[in-house]
Amino acid sequence: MSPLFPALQRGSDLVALEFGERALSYGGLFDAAEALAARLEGAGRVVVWATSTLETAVAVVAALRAGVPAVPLNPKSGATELGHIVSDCAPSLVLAAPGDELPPALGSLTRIDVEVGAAPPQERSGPEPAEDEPALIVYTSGTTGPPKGAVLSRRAVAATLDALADAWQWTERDVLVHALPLFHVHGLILGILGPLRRGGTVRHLGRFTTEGVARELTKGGTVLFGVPTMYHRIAESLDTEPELVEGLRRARLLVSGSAALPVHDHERIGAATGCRVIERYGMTESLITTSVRVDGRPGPGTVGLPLSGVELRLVDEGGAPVAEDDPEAVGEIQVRGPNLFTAYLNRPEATAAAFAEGSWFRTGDMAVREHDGYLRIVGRKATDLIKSGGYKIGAGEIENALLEHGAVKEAAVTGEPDADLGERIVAWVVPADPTAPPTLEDLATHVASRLSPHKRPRVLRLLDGLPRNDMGKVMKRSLGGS
Ligand code: MCA
Ligand code: AMP
Repeated sequence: MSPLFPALQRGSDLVALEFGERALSYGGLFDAAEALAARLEGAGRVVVWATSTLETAVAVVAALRAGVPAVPLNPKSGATELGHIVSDCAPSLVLAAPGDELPPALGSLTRIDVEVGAAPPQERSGPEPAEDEPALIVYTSGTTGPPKGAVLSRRAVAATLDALADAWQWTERDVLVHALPLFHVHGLILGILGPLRRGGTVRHLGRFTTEGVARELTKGGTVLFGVPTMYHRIAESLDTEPELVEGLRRARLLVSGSAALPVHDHERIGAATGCRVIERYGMTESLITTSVRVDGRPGPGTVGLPLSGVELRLVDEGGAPVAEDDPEAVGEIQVRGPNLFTAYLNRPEATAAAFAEGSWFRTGDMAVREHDGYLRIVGRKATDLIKSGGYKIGAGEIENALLEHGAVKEAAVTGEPDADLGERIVAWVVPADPTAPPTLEDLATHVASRLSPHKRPRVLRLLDGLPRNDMGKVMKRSLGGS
């Protein structure tokens, strides 16, 4: 089996990872990952306390080396979310940075501290695992119920990263700047494993700031990855931060993804810097499926063309492909290829429901195809999925959490447009006691501590009753839901 990371070699002093002042060469990463991999052999699944640190990168590379599926955890996850993930994926170990305090939900697991300076064992750990072995399990929200674990194979990871290298002319000379969290596909697979597969360098900012982006792009960064909220904040800062304009001008490639980047932000960045932002489209389950190519026409507001190896079709409500030459014909995007996930962990029915006949994965995203094949995403099939700050958030999950709050009698959650976040979460609540309704802060803290801070409602609207149809179903559209 060919190695996932060919540049990972004993003794190499090429820089692989930089997190602020802390860095690891390919040789250092090899040593640390081999040492940890030797301790992981036969471990079953492991969860990784995925802080934005070198330790997370070492932990994931070591698990990949050992052939042990890694489950990245959001270190800001609340008790309900963590409890669900741990009982669902039944890990044998938790990998964390020395000194990190872990919450009680992980208390029953054996802990291994990730040592970035570890010496390698004498013997290299076993052979490279087979391509169809699970590499990562990434939890992703659905319309109802708790998040599902998408099982991603080594083949899927390699296929998506190689197809992106082709579309973006991504090489070992690139220095990627990013500030994304490391528990999702965007930040971890594209942002960390991507540069490592190419043999290039990644510089992680720890947290997103426009000053950090400016500094790293003027100090040799060549590529920037971000979600639209980050590019929106960049667009807002261009007038007052000349070094940001300078940094962006020097970059070879600016890529946005995880949600739609408004054309206005494309235009503001283009006007101030002369550079275009390239959009690519994907999903946890499918990894990345389309992109504007660096050697293609710009296409702001579109997500470009299918990547090499990806088959893509648009289908109507009856499941029939829509006319390919009709730029007005809206259809659901369905994809097929080596990039697809294997299954939802422990959820055979949900897995089966995710595919149409012929192994086509139903993305639930609606799009049109422009005259030259560029895809333009026009919406989503499910009204109960919200994209806020690039995070996918299921309305049902938040409703369930709100209903656990003593002051809440009924609850419905919708998304509404937000210039910064794309969409913001709105909680529509019927209070248990109308004379003592809950406050937004109460409910935000409640949701943040159970689920995750990014799932907290940003707006609270109190009602006497929820609008329901004859079947008793809440009519979200009459609440102004998307
Ligand atoms: C605020 N905070 C709270 C509360 N209120 N904490 C607990 N309880 C509360 N009530 C904290 C937050 O945790 C955060 O902490 C800080 O206050 C600010 O929160 P917030 O306003 O929510 O965040 P932000 O700083 O404005 O973040 C914007 C962001 C972020 C940086 C753009 O949304 C982000 O990183 N998004 C990336 C999403 C992503 O990677 N998606 C990929 C999945 P602190 O400041 O300490 O953090 S999609 C995917 O993978 C597919 C394949 C794809 O296509 O890419
Ligand atoms: P997730 O399940 O968190 O991986 O999010 C995947 C979803 O993000 C997709 O189904 C799309 O709705 C959305 N998405 C990702 N990239 C883009 C993009 N460039 N433009 C519009 N939506 C996007």
